[in-house]
Amino acid sequence: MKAIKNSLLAIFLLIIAISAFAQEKVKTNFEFLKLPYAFNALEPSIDSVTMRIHYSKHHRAYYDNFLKAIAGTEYEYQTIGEIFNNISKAPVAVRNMGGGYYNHTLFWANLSPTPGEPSAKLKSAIENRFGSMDAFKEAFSKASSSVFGSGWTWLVVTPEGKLEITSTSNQDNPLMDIASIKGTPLLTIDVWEHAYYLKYQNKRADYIAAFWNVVNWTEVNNRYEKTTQKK
Ligand code: MN3
Repeated sequence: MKAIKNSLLAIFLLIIAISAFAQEKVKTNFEFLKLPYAFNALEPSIDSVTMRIHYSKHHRAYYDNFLKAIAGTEYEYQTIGEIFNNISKAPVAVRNMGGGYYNHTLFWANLSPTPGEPSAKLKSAIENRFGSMDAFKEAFSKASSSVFGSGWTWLVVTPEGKLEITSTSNQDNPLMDIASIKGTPLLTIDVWEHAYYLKYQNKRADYIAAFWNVVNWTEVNNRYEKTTQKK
């Protein structure tokens, strides 16, 4: 009888130990992803000097400063989505650096030297919403050339499942609780001057026109597929 009691006690203590271990908070692994192509891969649309500086200096600085901004805080244990969901309550460094880190990660992935094409499903969703593929590109280009100062333009799927074009200032994005139009990003363009100035100088419109030559539609299709599957 005593042996049974002891082994029950041992099991009980083991369960407590396991659940304590399970509750121990695990830090999120925020990764600085490798650029999925060479710096010169997007030539002539985006030049290699711009790519090198943009990725290794600008993006890297956002990433490093984001990690510094969240060090020793609750944010180290949250996903990037959780952080953005409550960004209005976060210090400004977390908002700017976290946005800069995430937005660029998305931007590199939505560019490619082998652009592919929109899937039939995405194409028909774009046509339903904007009239035609060309009308969509025109509206997106217009929105990105109209961003005053530094920012980003996005194609998103709203929580209602609608496609929308929206722009954000600085390093804000549509996942943030402060965004005027919220949604899951499918496609984005960086219209900060550092993204195009070396090659295009003040001609942002030329950079935007060239952007369409290197859009990674395969990636955009995948994001659309994932987003619509969640619903
Ligand atoms: Mn940038």
